[in-house]
Amino acid sequence: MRRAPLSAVPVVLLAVLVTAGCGSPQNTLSPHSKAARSIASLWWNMLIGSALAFGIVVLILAGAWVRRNRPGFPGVRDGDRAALGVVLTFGLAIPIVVLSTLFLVSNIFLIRDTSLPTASAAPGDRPKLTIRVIGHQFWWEVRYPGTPAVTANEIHIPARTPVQVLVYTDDVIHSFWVPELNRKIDMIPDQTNSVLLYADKVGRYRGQCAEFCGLQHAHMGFYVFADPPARFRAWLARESQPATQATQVFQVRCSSCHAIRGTPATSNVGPDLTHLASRTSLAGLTIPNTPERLREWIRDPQQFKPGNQMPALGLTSAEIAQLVAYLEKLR
Ligand code: HEC
Ligand SMILES: [Cu+2]
Repeated sequence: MRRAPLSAVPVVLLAVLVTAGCGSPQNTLSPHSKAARSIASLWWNMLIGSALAFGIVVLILAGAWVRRNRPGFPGVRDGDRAALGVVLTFGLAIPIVVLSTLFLVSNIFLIRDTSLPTASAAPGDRPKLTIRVIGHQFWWEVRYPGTPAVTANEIHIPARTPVQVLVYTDDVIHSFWVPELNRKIDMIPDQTNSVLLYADKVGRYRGQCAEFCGLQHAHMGFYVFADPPARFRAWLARESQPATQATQVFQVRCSSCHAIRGTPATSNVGPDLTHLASRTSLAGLTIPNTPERLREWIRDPQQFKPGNQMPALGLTSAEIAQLVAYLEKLR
C-alpha cells in the first residue's frame, strides 16, 4: 500500500480549519442585517487586501530566491544604506501606514453601521423595542421592560424591526454575540452596554457567549427568534401571563433558585420557568426541551453540563415525574 506523502498533512489540516465554519447556523459570513453585512464586507475586503499583499511578498521572495546565485545579485553587507532603507520602508513605514488606515476604516465602519441609531436618525431606523439581557454563569436572562415577561436563553424579537438590547451581567464578564445579526457586545459588572438587533428575515439565529466565563462557557448559547410582528406580539402577551397553578414539590425543592410567576416561587438564581414548555431548548441550548431530557436534567443536571450552578437534588422518581408533568403544562 502506498502511504500518503507527509506533505499532505498540513494541507488536510488547513482544509479542515478553512471549512470548519462553513454551513454552521452561526456564520458571520451569512449576514442577515445591515450591520452584519457591513462586518462581512469589511472582512472580505481585508481578506482580499491581505491576500494581495501576501502574494506580492511571495513573488518578490521567489524572484530573489531564483536569482540568488546570479553574478551581480545585490547582497546585504554591514553599513549598506540602501538595505537599511529597504528595511525601514517595508518593515516599518508601510506597515504603520497600512495598519493605522485599517484601524481607522474599520472603526468608521463599525461606528457608522453597527451602532444603535441616535435620536437624530430617521424614525424608521430608531429602535421600536428595548429588551434587557442579563448574563449569568452559564445562561441568559431575558426581560421585556414594560411587561412582566421574563424568559431564558431564547429571545424573541419582531422581524424587520430595530431592537435595542441593554446588556449587563450578574456575575463575571460575558459577551453577547449573534454573528448573523451584529457585532459582539461585552457584559461588564456595574455597567450597562447596548447593541442593536435587527433581522431582515423571519427565522432563528444562533448566539453564543463570546467571552470565556468559566467551565461551561461553551454551553452558553442562545437563540434569537425573529417572528412576524403579529406573532411576536401574541408570544409576548402569552409570556407576560402568570402561571395558573403551583405544586408543592416545586415550592419545597426548587423555589430557592427559580421563579414561576403567579406562584410563591420568586428567586432568580436560575432561569424563570413560568413558560418553560414554550422554549425549544434547555440550559443554554445544551439539550432539546423534551419531557425525557427534562426528566434527566432534573435528576442530574451535571451529567449534561458539568460545573453548572444547578446541583443534583437527589429527588425520587415519583417527585421527578410530578415535576415534569407540572413543568410540561407551563406553556
Ligand atoms: C441551587 C439553585 C437551583 C436549584 C435548587 C434548582 N435549580 Fe434549576 N437551575 C439552576 C440554574 C443556575 C440553572 C441554569 C443552568 C445552566 O443552564 O447553566 C437551572 C436550570 C434549570 C432548568 C433549565 C431551564 C432553561 O430554560 O434552560 C430547569 C428546567 C430547572 N433548572 C428545573 C429545576 C427544578 C425542577 C428544580 C427543583 C427540583 C431546580 N431546577 C432546582 C439552579 C437551581
Ligand atoms: Cu461565556
